[in-house]
Amino acid sequence: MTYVAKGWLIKKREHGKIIFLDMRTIDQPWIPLQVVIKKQEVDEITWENAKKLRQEASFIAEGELIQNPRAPGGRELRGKQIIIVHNPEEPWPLGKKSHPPEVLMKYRHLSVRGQKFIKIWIVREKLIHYLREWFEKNHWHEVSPPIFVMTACEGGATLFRVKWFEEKIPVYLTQSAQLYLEALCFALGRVWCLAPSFRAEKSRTRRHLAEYWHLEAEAAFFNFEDNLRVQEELVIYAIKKLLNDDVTGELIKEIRGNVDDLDEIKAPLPRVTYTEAMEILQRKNFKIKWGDDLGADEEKALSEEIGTAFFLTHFPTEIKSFYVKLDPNDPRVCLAADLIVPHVGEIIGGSERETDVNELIKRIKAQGFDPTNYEWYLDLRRFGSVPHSGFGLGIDRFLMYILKLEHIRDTLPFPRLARVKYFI
Ligand code: NSS
Repeated sequence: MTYVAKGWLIKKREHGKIIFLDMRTIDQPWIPLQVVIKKQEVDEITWENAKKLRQEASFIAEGELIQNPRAPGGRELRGKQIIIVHNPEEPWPLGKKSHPPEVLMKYRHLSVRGQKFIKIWIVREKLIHYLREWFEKNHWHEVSPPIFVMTACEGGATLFRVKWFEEKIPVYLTQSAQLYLEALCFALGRVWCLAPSFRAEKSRTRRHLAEYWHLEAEAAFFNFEDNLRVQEELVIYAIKKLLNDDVTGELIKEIRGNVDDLDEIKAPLPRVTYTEAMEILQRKNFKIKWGDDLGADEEKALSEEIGTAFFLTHFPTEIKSFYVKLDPNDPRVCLAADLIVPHVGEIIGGSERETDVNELIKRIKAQGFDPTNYEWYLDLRRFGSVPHSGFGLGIDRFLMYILKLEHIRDTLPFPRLARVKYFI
């Protein structure tokens, strides 16, 4: 079959009268295409062109596509013609050897073409595709929330202030679309969105970004347990679809190695209350008392003990945001749950929402905010309020878990990390 491949040179090997070109093609960028050029079989221009190609040169190769089990992807192109589109004058700045993360960040605009990164971008794309597919199949409505906001959702400490024209009004980048989804779920019933969220987290950790992709969902007539069921169904659906997909199934194995733990995950996921978690941690000699928030180390110890993804539920009300509903059976705790996974920790935060206006006003004040800024949000409880629940899934953290990546910066092409002085 005659085939025209368009792409870039990954690597060239010259063996006398044969040249092998490993090409990244626009059709299947995740599998290098081996192009074989034999001196006797091509004209002089093509032979000279093949010899001239430098790393990341762009070119078009035409020839016969044949099966070759020893070539990557099981196929190779017996090249008949090579047309150079652009041959770089300078050597590829990233060379052939591996580089430290700072160098890779400075050259991110180029390192996004690396073979490992391309595989990650493909899995990321498909992950979002399957998550969206779940919502479509289950008749949830996709909505578009704002990014500029005037109210905090997750406490004031991590808000990014922005200059709003010449005004001195407080405008911020959104931490979460939740409050808007609450308004919209009373319009449409079940809503979801995928949008960036922004957190001015000062700490530099392997799982914090200043800008991350947040998948959020909110549903009317939904209680705490309904909410957990949707989360586990959604997360497990996306994992199974990725593993069963011909392309991503292979890519995940290549990047992560063993996938048994992903394969075995099934609903219902274990539910562990905060109080039970405290007992586990105290048994493991953590210096922690009831009421303390849990950090990465605590989450890691818990997931090692439980051995699979699980929901951590019923947190003390004080450590969660103002909107969570109090547990009617024990008002010291609230109807909030985090989904904790091995290797990463929390990937989802969700809850049933408080519907009592006075309780909300009290809690908004207790968190240091002015309830008058939340009048619109309180109105949602004044006009046709119903029990409702929702959650937020960090796409980047979810991908970190699926691919077992060491650092969240490698889950997306242009990561925004705290305290970095320069980014492209
Ligand atoms: O703060 S959350 O736990 N919850 C919310 O924002 C709710 N308002 C969501 C909702 O109910 N609609 O954040 C949710 C998830 C969390 O579990 C992480 O997976 C992710 O968002 N997240 C982050 N990912 C990367 N970097 C940072 N800094 C970050 N912060 C949260």
